[in-house]
Amino acid sequence: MARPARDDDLSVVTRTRTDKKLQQPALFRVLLHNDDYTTREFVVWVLQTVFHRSEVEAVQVMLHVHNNGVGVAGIYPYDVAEAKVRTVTELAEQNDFPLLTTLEPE
Ligand code: TYC
Repeated sequence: MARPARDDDLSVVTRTRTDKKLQQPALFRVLLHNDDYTTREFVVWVLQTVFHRSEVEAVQVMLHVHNNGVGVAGIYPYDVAEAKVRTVTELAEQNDFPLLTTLEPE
């Protein structure tokens, strides 16, 4: 029969790592919503400056939202996505546009 292990026993292995894998942060889509008042130029500018889209991509996303009602501006961890929504909302308000952005889980 095996003898009980003691702390000073060299056969005792103290585990310092767990088997848990590091979790990836949950991602969120930042959605842009269409409206009849925000100019196309402003939406393209927001996509370029806030979401770092190229001019071609920004125009494509803007036209997608214009034609379909909603589209994805970018995908980020929650704190970044939430900050993007706040920034776009502030910029829209400062420019008297009703542009709406929302978050949805990936
Ligand atoms: N529909 C707007 C227009 O014709 C353009 C627009 C596109 C507005 C995308 C908002 O998220 C938007 N001026």
